Amino acid sequence: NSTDIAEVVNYTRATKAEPNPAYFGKAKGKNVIYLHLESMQNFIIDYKLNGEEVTPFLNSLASSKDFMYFDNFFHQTGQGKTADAEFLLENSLYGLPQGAAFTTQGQNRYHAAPAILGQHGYTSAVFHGNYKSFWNRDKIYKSLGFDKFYDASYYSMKPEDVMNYGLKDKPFFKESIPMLDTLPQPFYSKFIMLSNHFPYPLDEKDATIEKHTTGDASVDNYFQTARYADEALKEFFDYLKASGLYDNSVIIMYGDHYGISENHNKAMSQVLGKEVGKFENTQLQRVPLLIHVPGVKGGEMHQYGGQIDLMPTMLHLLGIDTKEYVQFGSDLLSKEHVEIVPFRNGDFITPEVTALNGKYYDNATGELIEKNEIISQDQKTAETMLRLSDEVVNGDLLRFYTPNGFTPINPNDFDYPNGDA
Ligand code: GP9
Ligand code: MN
Repeated sequence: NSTDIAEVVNYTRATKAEPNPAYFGKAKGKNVIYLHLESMQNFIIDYKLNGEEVTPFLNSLASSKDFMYFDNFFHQTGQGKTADAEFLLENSLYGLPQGAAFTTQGQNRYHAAPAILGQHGYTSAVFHGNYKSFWNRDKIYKSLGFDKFYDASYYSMKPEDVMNYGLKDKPFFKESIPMLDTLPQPFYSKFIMLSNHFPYPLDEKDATIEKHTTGDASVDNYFQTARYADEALKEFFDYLKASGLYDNSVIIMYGDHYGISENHNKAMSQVLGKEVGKFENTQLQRVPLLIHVPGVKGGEMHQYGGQIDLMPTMLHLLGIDTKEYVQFGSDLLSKEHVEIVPFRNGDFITPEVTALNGKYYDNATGELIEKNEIISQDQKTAETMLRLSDEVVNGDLLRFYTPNGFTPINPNDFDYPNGDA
């Protein structure tokens, strides 16, 4: 096994994208606030329903100079959905082809973001309005090194505030604030939202926009819950600004996975006013990524990337080198960023080509094209990354490797007592 990890380390060292000096360390010592935008897909940004914006707040951030807005950013999740998104961004490792690594590999050794940052003076915390055992979070968060986990037991969970999987986003953020205020700074935090979750039910009184009219209920409802989530985010930002945290924190907002599956291509054709087949459905796997770095000018960013790339991007912004770490992503802001985005099933997308199950589409036209030398190489890269990542995760290979400057953590040092709200 130690030979296997050597192969992996050689590969990730050799392919590491150098940090970009224009961004490296620009957020040194700042807090990190991750906002996990449940089921938010990128098509919703600037989408108008009956002439009305669905997510006016997110739209305003996407066009603001305070945020970098990445419009070619893809989710890379599989069956683990939310848990896969978390796994990707805390480790820069891929989720598994079947099942959820969160559930089956919760006891593995990891070199995860909370553990690394814990060794740079950060306190880490997750906020989520569902109970802690869901997705095995209470176990794997210990292996990742999260100091605190504020689960549903810390929130009021009044029946009128609960919908679908848990606490509605507005009371969630409101009740999170006093707990956030107790964290020593700098902190590394993640807020996992819930209200925009399949099949998108919403109390009538919370609806501030009409449903869509495709006749496909979950698609139609999606617009209302996306609007509700957008309003909840705006309320939280009002607090972040008023408290000064906005000027003192890197804020990273990302869509975790699709909300509308390919079973709804027909309704999505109506939503988008164009035929949605295999090619267009892949384009719909874009999720919004918005990054605020105090003092750094934002704007639209068009590089191709995926959730695997978030961890090195974030660490480099904080001025933490990633050379020694086994990470399969590459810093989105690096000049050497790799624009091959593998999906969990082995398909992939690049700025030019969408590769689906042995068929290749020209992104500019959506037409089928012949496989060429570049496509073959990119395919090999995508396959190699997925294969090596799977070896690491299935074989628990990080047991056999300790990056320079990192001390392995002991999961037993972490404990998540119930709140008594
Ligand atoms: C559950 C929530 C939703 O706690 O994070 O998970 P999902 O169904 O999206 O994977
Ligand atoms: Mn989710």
